[in-house]
Amino acid sequence: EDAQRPEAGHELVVVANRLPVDSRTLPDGATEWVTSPGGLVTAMESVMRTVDSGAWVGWAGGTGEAPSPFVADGMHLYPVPLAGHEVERYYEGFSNATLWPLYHDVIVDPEFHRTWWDDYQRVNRRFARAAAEVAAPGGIVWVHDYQLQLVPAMIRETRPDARIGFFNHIPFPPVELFSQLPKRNQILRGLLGADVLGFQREGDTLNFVAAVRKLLGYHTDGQTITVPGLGTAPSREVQARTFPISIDSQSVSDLTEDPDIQERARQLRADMGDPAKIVLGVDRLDYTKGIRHRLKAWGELLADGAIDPRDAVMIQVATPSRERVDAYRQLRDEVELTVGRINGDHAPIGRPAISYQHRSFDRRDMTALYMAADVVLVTALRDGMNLVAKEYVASRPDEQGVLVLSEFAGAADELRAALRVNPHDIDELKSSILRALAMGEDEQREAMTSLRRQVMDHDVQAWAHAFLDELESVGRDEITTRRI
Ligand code: GDG
Repeated sequence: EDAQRPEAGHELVVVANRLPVDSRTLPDGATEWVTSPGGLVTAMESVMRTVDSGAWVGWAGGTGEAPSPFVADGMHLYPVPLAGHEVERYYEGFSNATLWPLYHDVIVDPEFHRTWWDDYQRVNRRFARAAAEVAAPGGIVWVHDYQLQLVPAMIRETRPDARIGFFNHIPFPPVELFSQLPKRNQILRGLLGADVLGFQREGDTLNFVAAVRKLLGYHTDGQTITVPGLGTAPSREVQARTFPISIDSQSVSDLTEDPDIQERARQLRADMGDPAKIVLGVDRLDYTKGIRHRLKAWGELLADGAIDPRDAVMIQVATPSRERVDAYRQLRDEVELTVGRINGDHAPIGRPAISYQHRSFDRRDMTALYMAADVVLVTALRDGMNLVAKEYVASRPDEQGVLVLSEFAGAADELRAALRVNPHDIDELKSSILRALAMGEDEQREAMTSLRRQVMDHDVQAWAHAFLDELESVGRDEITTRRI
């Protein structure tokens, strides 16, 4: 039998680029690990409680030697090491300067270098080995996102007993765009090592199936793909399915009942000079989020005199992101120039027209921001889902507030009661903002009630369970077929 197969192992292994922890250096120079409570971590904690033994394989950040495996919050963490040049070529290069722009409709030009691809393959192989080593016989391995698309097939090579799932957090592009990707067929074959492939929107799933059909010529029947076996090996079936991701809705909603957070929300409004309306944007500083379009619309509304900066203030949280990738440096310069100009032209003395925050806030401050915001602008040019939209809705048990939502965000498929916009149409964006600012309490309540029904009923725990249920049902058939 395979030397890599452990006698025992973990029933559920999550594989993602990052481990759900951040290192913190203590005063004595020692390192401690703090779990970073993102949505994925919350979802996984909930499903890991249902298995005897769960593990997470991922990069711990930093370069060189990785820390030894350790346990945090009951999860077994297996750090994968990355060398400095691998961070540059696998992560900043192929993942974030080739795949990311290509999968987001080529908003910026994808760059490609063959050395990036070499490192992408090598690092994917390393992640696959680490996962294959720790999964229990017949266990579940759940691989996440565009950085690790070759991992499903690489795990299958040594662990055909495992049930392998893959979830794509970002869009899957139309085949006409996907075809530009050098090594596109290797990527498709890598993904097809999984038993179940999950996507955010129905459109992404259809794009993937069409790419497999057109580029590999495999037979597809609805969302079932037949992968021919090599030589005399039997063919396998792979399911491509839509699983829109969500948030831990109840815990977000519960935070709004905390008196300290309620006080922060009141204080925030007072600090802004008690404007009639606060308009909020929260994004990683990324060119896919449409931050420049939003600023352009806001600047024009001020210039037109349609908005008085004493009545309405915009807060833009732009969390630092991928600061070593060129396109992100450029975006930051452009955004900061625009914010400076708008404030210079329109802000009253002592108060901003746009309060620009280039840093992270803790979860509690984020909730206070959502509670204080009369309008939230989600103007993404392309976005897998967009959790900010769902977090805003979960933060409004008072059923007030208006969500302006781009039709290019995955969330638009579910959040039908939002004010829907095409962010490329600046005139439409401006009139939607004005409409949101003018909306009365009753109309706000009607829309927000409907949005809340959607978000509270479909949380991230349900998302994870739906994916794993699908994987378990097809996985069993797979194993039976193989034993025959
Ligand atoms: C990818 C896909 C998909 C942001 N700033 C702060 C902060 N955040 C949190 C938000 C939200 C998360 O980060 C961002 O999630 P998004 O979904 O909006 O966007 P991406 O980072 O691009 O995520 C996306 C997602 O994966 C999941 O599949 O929805 O489409 O691109 O939760 O609240 N959180 C805190 N401080 C900040 O300053 N605490």
